[in-house]
Parts: sequence; C-alpha cells; structure tokens
Amino acid sequence: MSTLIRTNCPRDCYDGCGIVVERRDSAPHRVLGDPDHPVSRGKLCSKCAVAYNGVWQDPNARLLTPLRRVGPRGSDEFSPISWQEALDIVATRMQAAINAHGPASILHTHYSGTLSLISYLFPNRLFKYLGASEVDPDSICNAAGHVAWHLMFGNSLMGFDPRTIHATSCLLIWGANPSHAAPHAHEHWITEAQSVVVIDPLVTATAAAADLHLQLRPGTDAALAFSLLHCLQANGGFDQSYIDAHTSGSDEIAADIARATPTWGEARTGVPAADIERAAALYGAGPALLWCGQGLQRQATGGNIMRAAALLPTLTGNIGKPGAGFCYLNVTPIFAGVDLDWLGGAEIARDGGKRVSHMELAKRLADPDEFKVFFTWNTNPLASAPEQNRLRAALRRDDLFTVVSDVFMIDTARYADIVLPAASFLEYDDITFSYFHLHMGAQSKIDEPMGDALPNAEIFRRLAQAMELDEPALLESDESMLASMMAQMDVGFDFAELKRRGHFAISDEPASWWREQKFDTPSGKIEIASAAAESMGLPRTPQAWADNVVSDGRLRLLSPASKWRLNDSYANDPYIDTQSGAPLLHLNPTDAERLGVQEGSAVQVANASGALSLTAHLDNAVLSGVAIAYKGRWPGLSVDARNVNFVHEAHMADMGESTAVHSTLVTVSLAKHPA
Ligand SMILES: Nc1nc2c(c(=O)[nH]1)N[C@H]1C(S)=C(S)[C@@H](COP(=O)(O)OP(=O)(O)OC[C@H]3O[C@@H](n4cnc5c(=O)[nH]c(N)nc54)[C@H](O)[C@@H]3O)O[C@H]1N2
Ligand SMILES: Nc1nc2c(c(=O)[nH]1)N[C@H]1C(S)=C(S)[C@@H](COP(=O)(O)OP(=O)(O)OC[C@H]3O[C@@H](n4cnc5c(=O)[nH]c(N)nc54)[C@H](O)[C@@H]3O)O[C@H]1N2
Ligand SMILES: [Mo]
Repeated sequence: MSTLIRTNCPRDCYDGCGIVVERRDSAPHRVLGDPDHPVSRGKLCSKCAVAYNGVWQDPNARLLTPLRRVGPRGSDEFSPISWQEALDIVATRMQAAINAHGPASILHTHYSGTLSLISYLFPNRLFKYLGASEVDPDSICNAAGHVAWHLMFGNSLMGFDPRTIHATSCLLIWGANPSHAAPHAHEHWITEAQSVVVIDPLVTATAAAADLHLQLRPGTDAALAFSLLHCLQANGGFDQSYIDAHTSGSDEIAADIARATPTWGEARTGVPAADIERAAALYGAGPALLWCGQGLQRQATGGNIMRAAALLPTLTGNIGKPGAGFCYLNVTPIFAGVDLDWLGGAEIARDGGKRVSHMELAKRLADPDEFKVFFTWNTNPLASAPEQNRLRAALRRDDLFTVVSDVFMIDTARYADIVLPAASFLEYDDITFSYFHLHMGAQSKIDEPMGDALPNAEIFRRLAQAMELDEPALLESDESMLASMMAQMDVGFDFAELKRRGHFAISDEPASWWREQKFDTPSGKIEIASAAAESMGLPRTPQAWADNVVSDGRLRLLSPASKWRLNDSYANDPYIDTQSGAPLLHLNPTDAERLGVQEGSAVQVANASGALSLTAHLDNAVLSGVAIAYKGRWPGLSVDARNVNFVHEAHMADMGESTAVHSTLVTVSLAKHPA
C-alpha cells in the first residue's frame, strides 16, 4: 500500500521546495518533488533527493534514544537512557547552574538545521523565560549584511518579489552562488531574466551561464560598486528626482564616485575596465534587480560592501517599481502575518542573558567562570563554527555540562553529557517558508518519529515540565500554535486545508513592496550618510574600499556552499560522501605551479589557528590568489578529524560581530605525506 502526501522542505535554503512523499507501509517512504510547486516543479535537488531517501530514513544512522555519555568527552561511549532520566538530569543541572551562578551561566546555541517555524522558534521560549545566554545565530551567517541594510533602508528582511523577474531588464547577482545554494532558482528563475550579470571571484555555474561575469578579487566589492556608479552616472543612469525625494547624503559620496573611473576600478578589483562599463550599461538599461547573496558580506569589511552595493538601486531609483529592487532575504512569514516574536517567546523573556557572537564562542566557552551549561540544538558547531581546535578544547572542560539535540550523532554530540534525539521533518506537522520566494508551506507528518526521537517542540515542553515550570507558553501544544499561525495569516482556511494544498503564495500578483518609498530610518529616507552608523563607530557613508592584494604568497581561502551538502547536513550520507570524493582544495593552475603542487597532490593548508590536509584540484574557475574548499564536511568523518573550519580564525566583520570567513588567509604547501 502507498499513499501520496504533500509536504515541504524545511532546510536553510533559498529554494524552499514542495515535496510529495509516497508513504509506504513496509519500505522506506519515497521523497519526491511536488509537481505543483512553482519553485521545485516536480524535482528535488540532488542532495535532498539523496539524503531524504537515504541517511534521513536510515535507523542505523539516526539517533533513536536519549544517550548519556559514559566515556571521555569526544569518545564514542554512550549508554541509552529514558527520556525521563535524560530530562531529569538536564533539568537538575540547569537548575543547579541557575541557583549557583544565575541563568546567564546557561549558554545555548541554535541555528537552522530545520527552519520549520515551531521547531526553529519554540525552543527559544524556554531559554528566554529563564534569562539564559544565547549565541547570536546570525553572527555565523549574515549579520553584517543585516546591520548594513538596516542602516540604509531601515529593513533587511524585505527585498523584491522574485516573480517580478518578468518585468526586469537586468538581474545582477552579487556574491551568491545559486547553482549550489538555490539550484531551482538557478535552473528556472534566473533564466527568465533578459540579462544576467554575476559578481563573484569564482566561475560558478551561474556565473558561467550569465551574460557577463565580473570575476573580482575577494573583498574588493565596494570599490567595484563605486566604479559601476561612476559609469552609471556618466551614462545618465542616475535618477536625480528619486535621489532628491528619497535619499539623504548623496552629496557626501559624490567625490568618491567621480574618482572611481573604470581604470581606477580595474586596478582595485582586477575586473577589466571594459567589463565594468558593460555591466553598468546592462544594469542601467531598464528596471534592474539586485540580488545580494551572503558570500560578499562574509568579509572583514562585509558591512561596508553591502552598503556600497546598495547604492546601485538607490542612486538609479531602481526601487519600488515593477522589475526593480534589491534583495538580501525575504522573511516570508512576516509578510504572511506570522508573529515570529510571539512564537519565539519575546513576551515571556527575562532580561540578563548575554548575547555571544559565534566568533567568540570558542574563546568564551573556554573560560571556566562564564558558562556552566552549554546547550546546542539544531546546529553543529564543531562542524560549522570557527576555531575548531579551540572549540573542541573548550568542550573538553570537565565542569561544563553539555547537552546536544540533533537528528544524528554529530561531532558536537560526542562531547555532550546528554544527547537528545530529534525527530526529522517527515515525522511531525509544522509550517515552512522560503527566505527568497514568497510561499508558505505545510510540513506534514508522514510517519511516527523513528525510535524514541521527538520533535524539537516536544523536547522543550517536556524539559519545561521536568523543571517544574508552569508558564503556559512553555507548554503550548503544536495544535494550538498551528491554529494561531493560521489565524494570524488570515488565509481563510485551516492547517488541515494547508496540508491538502501543500503551499500558498502570500499574494496572487507580485508584491510591490517599497512602492510607497517609506524607509524605517531616522530620516524616513534611504540613508546614504548615516548618523546612526557614525554613532556605532562606522564611517558615515559607504567607503570605496578594496582589500589589498596579498603579496606574501598566502592565498585567500573561500569556503562557500557545496553542491552536495546543505551546510553540514547530509555529509554523513554514504552516497553523498562518495559523490563529494576526497576533501579538495581548488587552486588556480598558476598558483599550483608556483607552489609545486599538481593535480591530486596532498597539500597542507595552514594559518595561526592550525593546519588541514586536503587534496589539490587544479581549477581554472578559481582566481589566482584564491583557494576554495567547500564547507560542511563532518570533521569526524575525515582522516585528520578536521574540516575547513580548523583554519577559520574567527575574525569579525566590520558590522554585527559577524563572520568574515571568506577573508581567511592561508599558506598552502606540499604535504610531506600523501593525503
Ligand atoms: N567555513 C565555513 N563555515 C561556515 C559557513 C561558510 O560559508 N564557511 N557558513 C556558515 C553558515 S551560512 C551557516 S548558516 C552555518 C550553519 O551551520 P549549522 O547550523 O551547523 O548547519 P546545518 O547543517 O544547517 O544544521 C545543523 C544540524 O541541525 C540538525 N537538524 C536538522 N533538523 C533538526 C531538527 O529538527 N532538530 C534538531 N535538534 N536538529 C536538527 C542537522 O542534523 C545538523 O546536524 O555554518 C556556517 N559555517
Ligand atoms: N547546496 C547548498 N545550499 C545552501 C547551503 C549549503 O551549504 N549548500 N547553505 C545555505 C545557507 S545557510 C546560506 S547562508 C546560503 C549561502 O549561499 P550564498 O548566498 O550563495 O553564499 P556563499 O555560499 O557563502 O557564497 C556565494 C558566492 O560568494 C562568493 N564570494 C566569496 N567571497 C566573495 C567576495 O568577496 N565578493 C563576492 N562578490 N563574492 C564572493 C563565493 O565564491 C560564492 O560563489 O546558502 C544556503 N543554501
Ligand atoms: Mo547561512
């Protein structure tokens, strides 16, 4: 017997695909694309198709019971225990930490293993209610961009509606690699634009398919933005009436724009002057969309870069009309009406918890006095966070009580005192969204959780009970939260009907956001010059900066999204492991020659935080001076128990205490022994 059930993918991905599951009684369910979903159009990307039909349904790979560590930290030695025992231990240790050191001595970290709304947000209610400390989630990903666009536009969570692509003349993709990070957008959506320009140091498949690719040196984007503006202005591409009506401070950058000729731009960015002029002509030809990914702001000056890039739509008036706009992220549930603050427990929050940047996690956790309990859920810091070696050492602290909740036995869990098994998205109801296209979806329960695993929300309800907390918000049922969200969205149907439909678009016609040109900044205008920035110790205006060329032989290591993994999810799927092959360092052949490295050579990649063994792959797609090692491998599955974050030094970007991971500098040398 088999039945078809619609659901949606809750991964941290731009695409947010529709899924159909063929539910089978005595065989693994078949997870397929939903033919009626406008984004996935009947197909899943290769990584999700493999992992959802593979490791995610493999009882030998999944965590099936709560575990208590019985061996040394980092070992494999755990014993199964009951939920009651596990939660009683966790509750007792958390209460003891609160009594002795205050609630801020509990540090929790979480991110986006699943983005389904209840699972992603509800657990925060408990930590907020206690007044616990939190690792700032976005500081590992995109906080610099958020701060930058908040300063300029008063909002970084609302961009353009992708459906407006039919009205655009040019799509400018800046520092995103949709061919990996948004494969369906790459295949179906981008192809609908009249012209496509890509700005990326790497020849990605999206860049290769574009009308024009500006292959700039990493960290030189702000200079490129000013040079593009110089050309746009020279061609009459500035919209002076828009500038006068809706922006403030343009006069303060006029001289910088005047100076940034195409030859000036070429010298700073490595992009040929003629290509800068061509890109400006394409962007200036009509309504244009600017899509800023997250790669361009993972830089030491990433916030400044995002402010500079935002000058393009601002000075050309490409805002609030069909086919025009800018996008970093669209937090679709907000526009659908969901009250995310309520769901995450803002109303019951107690003051006093600290906020810690991921860039400081390893350092702060190593201090025996600051944190006594470390609770990790929905994220795998030993794979994804910087300073891997230092973090691992901190997790060996005997006096740190560590709890990890995940679907799998991830590296971080090996350091936990208690491991709590989480159910997968096929095993409970929830609501999903995309942070790019404007659809909300139902996550439908296909089957009972595997083993004794529980959905995130149920784990935290039971923990609140074990702590004898009677605040109703901590005990609210999924049914109640689903009903409230459906009421907030006011779509005229209930969750059962959403499950039947699968998904809905938040509007029939493309949303025309920003049409009213209202900006939630102190002046109500787009703030090119910002007193708020100045008061944060930042420059008043975006600066035409470019990182210097590295001339001491070191390479700039970029570690962007891999085609085969979703962050560090799926790395444990055997088929994906085979497809990904050995961990590679992609090098430009001229750099390889200078280093005496050949295709397949074992190389050592090193800097102050440590050294990593990789296999060299000579690749003309990589700019000279740059090296690529894709993110997301599990350290525990590699020979030297390390992944690329072993050489990630945790430098902060200029805004948001955010990651500057693509600013990492490394020396590369031939390894003494084969990899
Ligand atoms: N070098 C380098 N490092 C990076 C980046 C980079 O570009 N370069 N990118 C950074 C970025 S952008 C991000 S967002 C982070 C992401 O880093 P992580 O948050 O660590 O990665 P994910 O793979 O999204 O999710 C982590 C875990 O969530 C688990 N999970 C899935 N569903 C559930 C669930 O329902 N409940 C629970 N409890 N767990 C679940 C998965 O099994 C997985 O182990 O990595 C960052 N790290
Ligand atoms: N397959 C897959 N999809 C994913 C993820 C994944 O791990 N795998 N992760 C998800 C998550 S959490 C996120 S945040 C997004 C991230 O996805 P993206 O927004 O695409 O960000 P990145 O992968 O960091 O990098 C994108 C591009 O930025 C380029 N880049 C690096 N430095 C610079 C620079 O200085 N300037 C410019 N202009 N470009 C630069 C890189 O070469 C890369 O091609 O993808 C999501 N989707
Ligand atoms: Mo991310």
